[in-house]
Amino acid sequence: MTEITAPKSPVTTEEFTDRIREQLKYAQGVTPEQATPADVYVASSLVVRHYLQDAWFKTQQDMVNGNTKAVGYLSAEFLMGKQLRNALLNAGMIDQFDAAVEGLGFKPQDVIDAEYEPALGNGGLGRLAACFIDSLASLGVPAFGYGIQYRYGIFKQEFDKDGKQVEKPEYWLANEEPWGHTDYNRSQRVNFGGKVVTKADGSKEWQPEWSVRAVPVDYMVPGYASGRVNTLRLWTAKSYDEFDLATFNKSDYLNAVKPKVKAEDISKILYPEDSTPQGKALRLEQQYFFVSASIHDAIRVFYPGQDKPDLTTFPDKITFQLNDTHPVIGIPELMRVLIDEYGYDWNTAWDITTRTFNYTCHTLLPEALEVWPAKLIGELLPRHLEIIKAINTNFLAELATKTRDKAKIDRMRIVTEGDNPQVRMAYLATAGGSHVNGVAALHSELLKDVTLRDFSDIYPDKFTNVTNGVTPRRFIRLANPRLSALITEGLGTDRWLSDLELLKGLEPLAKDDEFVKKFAAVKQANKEDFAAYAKREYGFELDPNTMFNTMVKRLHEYKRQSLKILALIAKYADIKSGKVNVDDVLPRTVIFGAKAAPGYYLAKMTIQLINNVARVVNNDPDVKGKLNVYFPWNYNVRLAQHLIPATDLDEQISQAGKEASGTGNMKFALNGAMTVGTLDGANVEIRERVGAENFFLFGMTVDEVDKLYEEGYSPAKYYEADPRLKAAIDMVSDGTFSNGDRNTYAPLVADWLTKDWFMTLADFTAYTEIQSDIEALYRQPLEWNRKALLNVANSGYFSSDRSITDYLERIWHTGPLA
Ligand code: BZD
Repeated sequence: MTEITAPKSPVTTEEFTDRIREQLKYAQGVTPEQATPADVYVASSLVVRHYLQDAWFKTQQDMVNGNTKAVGYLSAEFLMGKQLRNALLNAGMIDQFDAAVEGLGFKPQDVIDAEYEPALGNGGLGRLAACFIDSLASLGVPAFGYGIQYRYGIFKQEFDKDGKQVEKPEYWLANEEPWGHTDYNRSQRVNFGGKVVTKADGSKEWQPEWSVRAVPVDYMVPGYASGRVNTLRLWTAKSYDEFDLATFNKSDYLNAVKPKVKAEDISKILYPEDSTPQGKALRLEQQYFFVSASIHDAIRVFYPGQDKPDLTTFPDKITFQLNDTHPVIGIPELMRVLIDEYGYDWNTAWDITTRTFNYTCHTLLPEALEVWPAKLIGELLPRHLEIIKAINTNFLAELATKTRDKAKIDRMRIVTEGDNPQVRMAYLATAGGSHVNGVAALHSELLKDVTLRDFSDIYPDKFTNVTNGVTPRRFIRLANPRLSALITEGLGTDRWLSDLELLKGLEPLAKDDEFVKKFAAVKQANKEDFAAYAKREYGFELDPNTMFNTMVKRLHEYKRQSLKILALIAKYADIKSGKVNVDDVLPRTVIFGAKAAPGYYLAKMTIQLINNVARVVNNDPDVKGKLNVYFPWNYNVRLAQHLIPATDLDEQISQAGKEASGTGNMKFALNGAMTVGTLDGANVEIRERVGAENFFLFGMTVDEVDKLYEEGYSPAKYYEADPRLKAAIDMVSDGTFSNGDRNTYAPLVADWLTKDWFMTLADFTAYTEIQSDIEALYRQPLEWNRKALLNVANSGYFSSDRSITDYLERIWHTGPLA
């Protein structure tokens, strides 16, 4: 007998149908006959909200009235993906929904697809935040996600006729949005600019120049089978001055709305940069905007109606996790609130503040650590600059009591010296919080040993690791219903959805050929589904009888999409030159998905190259359909959910020491793909768990990379040494992929041959060599699938429920509501 622990539906199909009809009538104003799938989507969403409402109330009440410390996850990004099906799953209403909408004459998938995906994040960091709030709610831990409701999410990616990336605005809020509840009654004022004056009693007063109204938009975050519903509170900026009537009366409309436009610009657009933050005033405005509103909100929530609350208890009410440095301005903000608004002395305020905040670092690239010019902070937030300087002074004094190493103390300054002093946000976060963590074991080690070395020397206890994880609800159960059913069958229970380590129970089944064949059939069916999806959405013709080999992630040099495309070109060159017989080539379909930051020249050129390789290779009769390259545009959560379950081989080929963790790697392993990867980020832990024999490892280690940098890296040497690499690069230069034009990719080629900062060329030979192992195994389907199944069985550790449990134990020191 199979044990079913999935939540029980609070409704019957008939009730669900009646409720949808009711919402169609009263909310949408249409009859079921007039309704479109989009109407049914809105109506169904309102119905689900209705059934979650009591649990939402109760969770909030229990949180405020109880003694369990809450978590405030402060993040500039929450890449949520579509909401409806996830809410249905967590509320136990999937079957009733499917039956109800079918009864009304609609296809459930059309209704699900009618939802416009909120793309309020760039990539891994934003999606991690979404997985984490799902896990917090599923574990029953009281929590807020705090962020920004951007009007425009990450840009919509298109490709022009030359294969170049074109960015289009992502105006997701132009569509009806039934999930967010805009709560005008709970807005917060956020101030900017102006000056600081010293009052007669010596205290400071910030006299700001302008302010905006931060209005919360609340989203339910339903837990899976926990009966709990947490809140994602995203702030939107509204103007206090709708418009200036005097100007308007002079018919100068544009100038009349200026104050409104300036204020509302703050939450208008998500910055599309990943890994290279730009020092822009608007970005700092955004950061301060959501953090200030969130801190005041937490005080309002936890000390309701109190004028003079005892904020020394604040760290017992809520712990704030800083998702990278973007919300770090919260540290001086809480200091300011405590000192200026509530009258605490410095030391008390500092004690409260440092006990409230913790910081997660998501990078190792030095250029990705945010640094703000003190001048800019001073103009926008003059009181905060004073506080930051005071924190810096006190911190240096404290360091002097801990070490005599003056050079070290100097390196650790939060505010640098010189004509144009800078504020290092990662240092401020480390000094101003209780814990600092990296996002995978290797990353946390490198953080301690390299990036924040001086800090970990002096404050070793502050540093810890929490390896990332992903939610099995969205990324297995929703994305891969076939595999989910097979797992439940294999384990005899569906409890794995809340306890993913149970997947270990599949391990013995890897010896059972019949089970492995069922597993293979799931993958095959998923590939056929994806081929149909790619045809429908993109017009691509994918052959599901080829190996599906996927590389999806942001386009960045360190991630090395170049390595993948160069290896592919080398294969193509082998076929063209007759070096390999095309009939011997293992048929492969290579699928890329990636957005490049709009200002990232080489990344955009790489996209153009991939698109043109696809054009040439897919249309070359000499290839006989053995090599296929597809680049579905606008990679997003929806596409991920379709593509990951259909993938045979996943690429995680960053230069060792550069990918902090990766989370795609976890999603693929959990969906039964094999990984080809370097010893980087969480790959290291995935390989440890699934077994070295079930992972295609290649390339230099961190130590080898460091050594090569030290010796002086010369990429041209590798170009000369490997004829296949030479042939591939020459093919990029000779116009094969640019209609004969030899200049198109010249900057990319020049970079490879003279700089190649991430050592693509040095790892090329190893990467092409491992391909024969991959292909040999793929030619034995049963063995391939056995190993892929072992990947699933041994990846339960990579659930975000486990990550959150680690945060609870190591950092937050709280737990589920009673
Ligand atoms: O965070 C990513 C890392 O590159 C991944 O290795 C890691 O798995 C995830 C989650 O920890 N970092 C980002 O996604 N960073 C950003 O998106 C970002 C956004 C704005 C500014 C700077 C970085």
